[in-house]
Amino acid sequence: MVNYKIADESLAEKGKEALYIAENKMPVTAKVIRERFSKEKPLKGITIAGCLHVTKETGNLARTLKAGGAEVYLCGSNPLSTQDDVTAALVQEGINIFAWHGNTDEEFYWCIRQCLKAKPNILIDDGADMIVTAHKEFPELIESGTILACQEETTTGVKRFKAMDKQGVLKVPLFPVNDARCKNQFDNELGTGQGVVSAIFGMHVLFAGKKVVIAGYGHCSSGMALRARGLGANVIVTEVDPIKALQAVFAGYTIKPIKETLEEADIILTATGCKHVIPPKNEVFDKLKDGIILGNLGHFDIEIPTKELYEYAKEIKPIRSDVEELLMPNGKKIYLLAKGRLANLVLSEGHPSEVMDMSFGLQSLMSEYIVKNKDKLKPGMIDVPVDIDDQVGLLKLQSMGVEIDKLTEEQYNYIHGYEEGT
Ligand code: RBV
Repeated sequence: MVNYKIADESLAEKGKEALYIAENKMPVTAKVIRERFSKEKPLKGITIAGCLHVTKETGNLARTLKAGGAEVYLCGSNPLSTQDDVTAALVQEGINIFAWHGNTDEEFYWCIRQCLKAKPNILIDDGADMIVTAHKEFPELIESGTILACQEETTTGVKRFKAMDKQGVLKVPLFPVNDARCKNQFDNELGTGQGVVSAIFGMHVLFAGKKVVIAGYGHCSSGMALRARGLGANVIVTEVDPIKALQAVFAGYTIKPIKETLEEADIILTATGCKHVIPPKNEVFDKLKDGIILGNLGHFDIEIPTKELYEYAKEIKPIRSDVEELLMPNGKKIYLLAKGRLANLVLSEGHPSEVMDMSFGLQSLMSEYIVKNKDKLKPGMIDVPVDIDDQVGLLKLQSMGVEIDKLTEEQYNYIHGYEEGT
């Protein structure tokens, strides 16, 4: 029996097409690993719950895990990113899903609880909400050893787990898949980076000649800055980390405190993982340039102070899909993308399949690794093994027909030795 609550089962045909398109661009996850999993069934008898953006790419991850023998449960990691056609198609394939676009905060957690009630052995989270809920409300799953280990997909989630680990309250083995090179150097830099086009999807705006403020210069935001510059924008970067700020300076960007950019910025895009990147004060809002576009590409909707902006606005009107016009008390207008939620997921379809292929290749192989090593894993943060990261990289190269050199024995000994010098 398939357990589910989704928006509309009649969308299944459309969802199948979406899954098919993604599948063809995900050779690592949806072909190589899936074919091996189908034969070897490394996940037989295992229940896996994913709290992820339920997209056509995640759908293909779910299919691969199922091909490996797992019972799969999915819920959404953001109320606005679920693709309802995809959920309908996946339910027909026997994936258990509790997710629909536009669910409320209360429904969001209800969906997470339905997945946890299935007593999953592996949790794959995106933002930490499911694993934190397991700690708070389902401690028996942890104490009984039902949960073997967990995996985290995104920077914000990893940050939360590091905080839990430091305070001694992280009770499960936790693999920060986000921190693997095959994840953050591609999904974050290229996927979120290319997400700057969500401002184009949203407002059909020309970047060339605009002053675009990119808040942050980490993996995600540095990718965004590069792409905004490629579109001809004058990019200003804001940072709090001196090293990242220096990297931005030497990459040729203008760096300023955010407060100094407010009067001149045509577009502000955030991806810092922090809160209140634009200070939540009315006198700050008053300074924003008339017609400014505000968009967030970080995990939570508090980088741009959405709640405070809504409270201060005189009028809020939906103006295009997933864009609202906020009329401010001083008569200026602000265009807010995706209610301050991940514009890259809400306005476009999430990160392209080509990069999610690597992220989800890692998630698939890590699920297998957890089952194989279940007796050795201890609670706390555990890095994704380098050889799994390398394996995904190599599979991706092979799928693209790209060959690389191999070290000779002499070269290997040289770079792992110290005796040969000048
Ligand atoms: N993300 N998933 C998708 N197409 O399924 N797009 C983006 C997709 C993930 C990405 O890995 C990022 O770290 C996270 O969403 C942010 O919540």
